[in-house]
Amino acid sequence: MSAISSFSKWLLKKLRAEKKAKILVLGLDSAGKTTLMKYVKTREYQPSIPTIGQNIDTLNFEGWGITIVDVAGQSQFRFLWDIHYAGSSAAIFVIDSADIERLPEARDVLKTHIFNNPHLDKIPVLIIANKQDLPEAVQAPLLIQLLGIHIEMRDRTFTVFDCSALNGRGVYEAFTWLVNQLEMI
Ligand code: G3D
Ligand code: MG
Repeated sequence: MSAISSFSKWLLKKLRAEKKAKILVLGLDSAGKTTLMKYVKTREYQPSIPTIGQNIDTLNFEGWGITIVDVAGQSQFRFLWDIHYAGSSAAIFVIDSADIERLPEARDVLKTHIFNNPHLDKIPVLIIANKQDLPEAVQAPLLIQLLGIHIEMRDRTFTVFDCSALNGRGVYEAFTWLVNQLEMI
């Protein structure tokens, strides 16, 4: 084997090995964070149990080895989120789009823990408008208005995808957007 071809093989291996990222998954309890992550990992719906503390898992998506930190969303666990911020390349914020009553709470959490969080400054944010399989689900354009994120997120790379962790709608597209952002970092 020539020196050039072994160098290019080494370079390719190194580039592949370095495509790693840590992604933080936040949102209120019951938004569907754990179900969504399981869907991305196994490509099918899997029932979940409420998360206590956090689930840390890795999954492969389009050549990326992604460490997912899926933290419990209950208000009594939110103080635990602080220890996971460091080293995150992107954040995913999952919203139960069918739970209108809790949208103000979701908006406050998004604002406090992501928009105004100096530890997560400038990282891309993927907002998942989850549970779109439910008839009462609010779709992305209205959700953006209700959450006020078109104003809040002016200086931030973000997007909102309509998804369902039940039937997989929008999940692949949302994660493709995410890894495209990672490619640009
Ligand atoms: P969390 O990790 O954000 O706390 P979970 O939320 O993933 O544990 O999900 C909470 C509940 O929402 C679960 O139902 C789960 O099956 C359901 N769920 C998650 N995603 C979707 C979705 O896209 N559509 C619908 N219809 N339901 C979803 P249970 O009944 O176990 O509480
Ligand atoms: Mg969970």
